[in-house]
Amino acid sequence: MGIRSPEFWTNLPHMHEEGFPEIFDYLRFEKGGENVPFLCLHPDPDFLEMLSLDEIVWPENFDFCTTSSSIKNEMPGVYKLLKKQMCPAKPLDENGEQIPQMSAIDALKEHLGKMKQQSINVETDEATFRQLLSRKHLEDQTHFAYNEDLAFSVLNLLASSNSDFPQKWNFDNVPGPLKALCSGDGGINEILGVSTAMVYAGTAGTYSSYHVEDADCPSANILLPGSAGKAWFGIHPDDQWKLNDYVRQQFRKKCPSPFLHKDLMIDLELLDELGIRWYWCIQRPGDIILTNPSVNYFVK
Ligand SMILES: O=C(O)CCC(=O)C(=O)O
Ligand SMILES: [Fe+2]
Repeated sequence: MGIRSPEFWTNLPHMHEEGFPEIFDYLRFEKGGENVPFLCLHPDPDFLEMLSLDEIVWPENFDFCTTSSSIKNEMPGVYKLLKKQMCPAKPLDENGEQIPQMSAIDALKEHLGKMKQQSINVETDEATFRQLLSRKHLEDQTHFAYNEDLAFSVLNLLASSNSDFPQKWNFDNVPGPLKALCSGDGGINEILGVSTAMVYAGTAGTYSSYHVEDADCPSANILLPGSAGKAWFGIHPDDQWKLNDYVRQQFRKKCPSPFLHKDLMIDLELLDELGIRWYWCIQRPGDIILTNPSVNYFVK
């Protein structure tokens, strides 16, 4: 069935006053955002304007590998992702000669260029996302490629080049004990994707595995301007055991936490069959998704 995840609104003056950790705690503990997998925060258009990538000065020294995932249908409703880094991709011309590889930053710019050209139909998005997670569709899928876990932060670039940016909303530099512990010494103690931010450049039909964050941390995710909607699905924390038990009984018999491997995907029919309360949300440019600590969710 699916329940819409809770939504909240904020504006730029408020974001200057209060940092993201404080607002997150307030929404969780005082506004009913706690016992759900994630919530969606809509900043106002003034904040969205600050995310414009038109003037951005891209770094030269940045590299990434695309992940290639093959999909294996393990049992009804459960799919295993086998991931490989396509790194470095060595493109060949028609004579088999190696042609110069596009730099990572050029690949990212090309992605952003394609984003600008796409046409987005907000009205039909919900049906599209449900279809992409239906058994009928997933059983036919064999493979997808995703520029994921890129160790790079667009938000940090924007925040450090604009003094008007609400600095406590730079997800690459979240004030608090984790950053205090990991920053310094030229960044050698940072835990990539935990104390720093990462970029995910997906297209229609790219999926994240069903996962819980490292060390059961919460997480924050922002969608950049020009992006199509991004769909989030998560399970009510009190129903997680139903899915764990089911997958353990059926195929990962010896594993107490079958999803900690971060290599499974599930379809919506399975959640309905097991009577699991699941939440969903379609994130739009500028929207911030905050996932609660130790919840399981996935994205596409
Ligand atoms: O966008 C994705 O594929 C994954 C995002 C995610 O897991 C996160 O923001 O924590
Ligand atoms: Fe995540």
